[in-house]
Amino acid sequence: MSEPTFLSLGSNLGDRESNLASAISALGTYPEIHDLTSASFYESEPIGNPDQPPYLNTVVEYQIDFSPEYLLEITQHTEEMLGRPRHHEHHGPRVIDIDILCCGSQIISTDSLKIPHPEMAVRNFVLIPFAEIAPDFIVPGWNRPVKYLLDRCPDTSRVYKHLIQKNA
Ligand code: PH2
Ligand code: MG
Ligand code: MG
Repeated sequence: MSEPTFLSLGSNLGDRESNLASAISALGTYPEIHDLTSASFYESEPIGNPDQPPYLNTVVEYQIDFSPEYLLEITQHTEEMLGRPRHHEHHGPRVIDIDILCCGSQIISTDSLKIPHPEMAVRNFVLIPFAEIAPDFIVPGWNRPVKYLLDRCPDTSRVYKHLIQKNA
């Protein structure tokens, strides 16, 4: 079954724009991952560990024809392909981070996979790009539209639209 699936992408090492664009095009090479909609790229203050470079973040929507567990394998494989070491510092700097935010109406909570992403409702760098492309998407578990979560998000960190953008 095809599900509208939302991913959060972030990069704060190397050529950040090119890292996001490469991740988006690598994901698009899977025939089961189609109908891409991408939000703008946003410059954001690092959350968690403040002693690292600013991030470039975006949110993308795809229609995906396989399970979230298999999607997780693909996102991890894509991260490794783009040069991210498999194990690294929690909340530390990274070439690319691809997090699954939502897969349609599914709720999953296992050791390796939690969907919706447990921290998405407290992160401006997720909610601002998410609300740009899907303000009315109802987030399972919270049972509220993305724009409602953004309006009530307690995060005060700054997120700006990034002006120069390469084509994905
Ligand atoms: N990712 C983190 C930790 N902190 N901060 C911003 N602004 N953007 C991120 O993508 C991000 C972060 C861990 O995944
Ligand atoms: Mg992350
Ligand atoms: Mg991650």
